[in-house]
Amino acid sequence: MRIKKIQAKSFRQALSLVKKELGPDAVILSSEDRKGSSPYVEVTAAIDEKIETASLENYAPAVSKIQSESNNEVAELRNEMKSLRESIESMKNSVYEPQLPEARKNMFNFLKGRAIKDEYAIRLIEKARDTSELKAQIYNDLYSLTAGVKSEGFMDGRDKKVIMLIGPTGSGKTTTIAKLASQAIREGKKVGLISMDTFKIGATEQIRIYARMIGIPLAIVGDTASLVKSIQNYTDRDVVLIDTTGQNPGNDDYISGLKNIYETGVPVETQLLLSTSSDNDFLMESHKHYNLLPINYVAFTKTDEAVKLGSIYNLCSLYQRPVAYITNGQRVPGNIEYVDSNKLTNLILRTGSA
Ligand SMILES: Nc1nc2c(ncn2[C@@H]2O[C@H](COP(=O)(O)OP(=O)(O)OP(=O)(O)O)[C@@H](O)[C@H]2O)c(=O)[nH]1
Ligand SMILES: [Mg+2]
Repeated sequence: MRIKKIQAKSFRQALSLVKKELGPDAVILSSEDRKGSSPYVEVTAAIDEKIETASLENYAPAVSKIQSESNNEVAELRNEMKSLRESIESMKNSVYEPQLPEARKNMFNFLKGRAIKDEYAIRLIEKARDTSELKAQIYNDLYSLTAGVKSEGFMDGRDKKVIMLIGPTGSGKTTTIAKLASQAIREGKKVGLISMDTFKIGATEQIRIYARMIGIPLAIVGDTASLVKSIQNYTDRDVVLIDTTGQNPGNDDYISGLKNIYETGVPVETQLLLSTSSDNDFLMESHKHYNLLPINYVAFTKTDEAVKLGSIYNLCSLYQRPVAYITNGQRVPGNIEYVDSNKLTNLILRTGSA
């Protein structure tokens, strides 16, 4: 174990020096703010020498020699290295938090209490001195993702606006389609619905009931070619809303099926619906799949059900897409809101469900 004290102007700078001098596996043992005429941060960090020098690549010549003697030994070595790495990794997480100076620790816990991911919480507390500065920071981060979204509304200069809702199973697509359709009608628009959900039992019935209730036409399509035809057939509609089947984003056929739609060249605005009551890690993980698609907006559903809404900040930071709206209840019409940065920040920092 090699231990080193590093001084820098800011915590962030100290962390990057630690990384530079001791490598990515270094563990932060403590961090202190030193006050005075020229204040600085002192960070004590450590690295296990074995880990530092023993990346798998560095082991390669030795490994190949051992390999000829015994493959089992190599496998054992690899396993040991892996578990060593894992324990350093978990040490990094557990050691970091308790060693923070008191004010930073409180802010870190404040953010963690709202389910904001460690990596984002660390970034936020680095820049803020108290919770009101934290709030301002979150507001700023979300500003460009919310500004001007509402004014675009249903028409953005195009003759016919085609909006497709995608998202994991049960994220609220069909319900939100009905909310959007009602709203567009209230704005005096002619609306048409298309459902691509021929997959799930009862799905067709669900959207048919909404279409009848709102009094608008519905087309049910089973493949991309019929989808394109249906969009074209809606010649007199101002807004066409497309409902899709919710599936596990890890399913490659699902993602490539959606990709086919864009390859037809029909102009479709895509809104990705993410439920705030879903598992945060699952939604973060889904990014690598959904990001393969040209997503125009994200929208957060079921904010009425979620106890912690830090996931909104995590997902905004990750997806970096404008936020179309949030939904906060099952009622149709209603329970859909356009949010500016202030509203979204308050939601993220709220505790307890609505
Ligand atoms: N509490 C709450 N429930 C909602 C909200 N939006 C939708 N739901 C409910 O969530 C459930 C699933 O909604 P759907 O609209 O069927 O979800 P979906 O994304 O179309 O589901 P799949 O088509 O199966 O992928 C229903 O019971 C809805 O009433 C919301 O904002 N808040
Ligand atoms: Mg549905």
